[in-house]
Amino acid sequence: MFIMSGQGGTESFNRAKLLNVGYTEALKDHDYGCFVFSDVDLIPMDDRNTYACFDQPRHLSVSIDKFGFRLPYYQIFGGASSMSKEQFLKINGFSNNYWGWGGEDDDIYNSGVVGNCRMIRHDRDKKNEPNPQRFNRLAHTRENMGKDGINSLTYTVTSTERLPLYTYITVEVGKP
Ligand code: NGS
Repeated sequence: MFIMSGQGGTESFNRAKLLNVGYTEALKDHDYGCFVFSDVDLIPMDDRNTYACFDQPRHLSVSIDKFGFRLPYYQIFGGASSMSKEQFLKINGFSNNYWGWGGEDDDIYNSGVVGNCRMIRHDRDKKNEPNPQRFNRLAHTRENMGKDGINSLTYTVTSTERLPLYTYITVEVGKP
């Protein structure tokens, strides 16, 4: 199933929380075992880059045009990634506490080989300004991950549209 989770309201953007919502909502339809998380601006350029789950979590967008088709830094795990249900639950999903741009993807990483992607050019959205607290949060991932993630996720679904190719869910995710 293809879920697009969009953030309603006017509060700061929370990408990681939307990914947790997609995971949670998908499981209400079926007991899926594999989850692929992708930003909306990323288009895979090579269909050998299988959007599937593997024995380790996999970073799928390892080479993006915007970064000259190279990893901007070794640990990057943003863009597109896949995790089995088991892998996802082992790390308690994503943190719910990265508001605004940056850092939410930096806890976890792994790379593949044929991950060329195009990133659709766009300006930074309002309410998604770089989050000044992200470095401080990143220094405490290990302490917080057991209590901050899927087991502490709260949100309200404000609309669900079942479209032919995907389900579009709009959620209120609260505020910082
Ligand atoms: C890093 C951010 C990541 C982000 C990556 C690429 O600096 O969250 O840039 O961003 N980490 C921190 O800010 C700590 S991108 O140019 O694709 O928007 O994913």
